[in-house]
Amino acid sequence: MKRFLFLLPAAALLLPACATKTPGRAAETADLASKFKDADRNGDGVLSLEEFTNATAAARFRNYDTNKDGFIDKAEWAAIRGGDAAMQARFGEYDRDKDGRISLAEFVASPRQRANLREVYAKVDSRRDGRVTFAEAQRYMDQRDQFRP
Ligand SMILES: [Ca+2]
Ligand SMILES: [Ca+2]
Ligand SMILES: [Ca+2]
Repeated sequence: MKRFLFLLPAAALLLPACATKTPGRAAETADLASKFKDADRNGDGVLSLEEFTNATAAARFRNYDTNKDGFIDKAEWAAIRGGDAAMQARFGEYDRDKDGRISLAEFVASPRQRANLREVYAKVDSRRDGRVTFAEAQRYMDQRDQFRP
């Protein structure tokens, strides 16, 4: 099962048929394969809901944390979510220990985040068997610009 993950990007690079698609296609496939492999913590070749949630929430977190200090501060939050009262209140929901910043652990553990990612997972898991395969992740990618929804 693991071998399949390594072979796919290599095959995409070798197949001339890929030239008919966008030029970045092979690189995107290789990038997704690498992300998928990182997300698959137990190495069984598929992503469980837990693996998917942790990996996707971490990717979202990195997108917020623009100064890369490992926390989302209020300015970083406002840059993406806006600074209105509702979004400030939402920041407070995530910031469980009330230290004025959101850690990765707080971000990943947020019930709102987890509920949202459960919905996303249900969409990616097109066969609805509770296992996301690389093919399913890739199909989802084809419909979206990024793995991170
Ligand atoms: Ca797995
Ligand atoms: Ca930060
Ligand atoms: Ca905090």
